[in-house]
Amino acid sequence: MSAPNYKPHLSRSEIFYPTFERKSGNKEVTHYCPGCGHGSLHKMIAESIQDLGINDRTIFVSPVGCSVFAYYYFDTGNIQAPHGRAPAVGTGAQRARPHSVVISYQGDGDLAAIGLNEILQAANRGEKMVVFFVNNAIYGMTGGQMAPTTLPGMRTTTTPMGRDTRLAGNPTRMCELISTLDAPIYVARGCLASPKHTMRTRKLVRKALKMQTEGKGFCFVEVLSACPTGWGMQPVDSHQWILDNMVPQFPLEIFVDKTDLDHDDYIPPKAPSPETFHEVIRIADAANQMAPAQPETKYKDPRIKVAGFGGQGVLLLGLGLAQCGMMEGRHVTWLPSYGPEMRGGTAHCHVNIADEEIGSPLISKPTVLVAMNQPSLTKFEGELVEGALVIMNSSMVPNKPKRKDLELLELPATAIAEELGNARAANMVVLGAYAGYTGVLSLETCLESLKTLIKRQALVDLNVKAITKGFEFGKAARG
Ligand SMILES: Cc1ncc(C[n+]2csc(CCOP(=O)(O)OP(=O)(O)O)c2C)c(N)n1
Ligand code: SF4
Repeated sequence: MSAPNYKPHLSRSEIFYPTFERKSGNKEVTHYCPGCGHGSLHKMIAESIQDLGINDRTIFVSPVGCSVFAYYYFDTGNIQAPHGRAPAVGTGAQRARPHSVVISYQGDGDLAAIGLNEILQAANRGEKMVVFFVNNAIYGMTGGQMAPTTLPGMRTTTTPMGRDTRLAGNPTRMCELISTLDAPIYVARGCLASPKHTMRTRKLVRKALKMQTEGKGFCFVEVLSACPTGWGMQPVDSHQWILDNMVPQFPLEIFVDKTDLDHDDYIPPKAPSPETFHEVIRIADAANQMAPAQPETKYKDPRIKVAGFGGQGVLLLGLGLAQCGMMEGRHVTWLPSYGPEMRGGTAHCHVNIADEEIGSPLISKPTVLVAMNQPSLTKFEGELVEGALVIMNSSMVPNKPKRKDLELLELPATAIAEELGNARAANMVVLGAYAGYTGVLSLETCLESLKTLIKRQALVDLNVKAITKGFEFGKAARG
């Protein structure tokens, strides 16, 4: 086998998209300021991915911070994580796809402030991922506030007189902290202040990525990087500033290197074949095409969205549907989406009930909509697949759907519940009606589920009646 070409690339790496479609204008350039270290580090990472031939295996987790748009640049797998949570997201990605090479790319605000716990836990667990930590001693994206790595005396927008260590503590040295843990196998710090330093950092990046291809464990590469904009300096001066000020505080060392660790127990997971990928894409395409679901899908493996306002027991109804499905031996998921918690705010949840394992709890094309109030119908009508079932709480939904292709069950759930003595039992009327109308769940299961759903014994009778009434209504409507 010929040796891979490890020379610096003179042209743009193939790992970058040919054009950056982030917004109109020049699609050839990134959004980074002149002299920013993010661009240089991106280049190094891209070149290493290309040389190692791992672009199909790479999952790049981008953070919140100036590098939030990394997914516009890297033609790899991409996930954008909430602030500080990239290591947790990377953990999930790696465990779900053990063959993948996971990169968690993070700034110092992201990693050393809000995400400090995440990174330490991931490092301590020895997750198989590489973390590239861009330390520019400042919160770049939000306008130059103090970060945990801000140097003593350094002026930032939140420390205009300079960081006072008596008030704001001392800079956090992340490499040193992480190298106290047992699990990490590679911990190193580089910088981008001169060609010599840049070439050294390039090696660190490459080595950490190579170790990932061998599934060796947790690698952490910190890169001292310029933020000329946040520092209020010219790019050239900012590089000198790194050497004069940052390097003494953050020494350029290799803190941990367990390259020779014996990994006899490591069995590289089998790479999915290209055919597998094609098959996945074919199935996904077919699933999308099938989105105008067949009636049996609607009844047999329903994808249900339940929506209403806070206080209508929408989330409990969703939980009830999932609970019943589970009790009948089906696969189920329940995903709540919390609106404002106050009464009157909207709430909705996603419920899947299926014979097969469920890929995602998120439902973008429901086959069933339960609309407990008018805004819910208006909001979600457009998402429904052709021929979907709408159970509308006609007591509170005066206007029917605009679409003519939908199957409608008009159910005066609130009125029925009021007759029983409590409008809040309307959700259980719907549970019963859904079971009676579709036959997906049995009445017995619905009643049995109350043992789990209702904690207050005094409310059980009311809810038994609500489910039963709803079931009778649904069954009669079905005819
Ligand atoms: C949960 C949350 N808290 C705060 C913010 C605001 N915020 C966005 S980026 C950022 C700091 C980014 O700084 P850093 O991680 O150092 O990255 P840089 O921009 O310097 O590359 C903050 C505080 C947010 N988006 N989300
Ligand atoms: S603000 Fe700083 S970190 Fe952000 S893009 Fe500009 S130079 Fe880079």
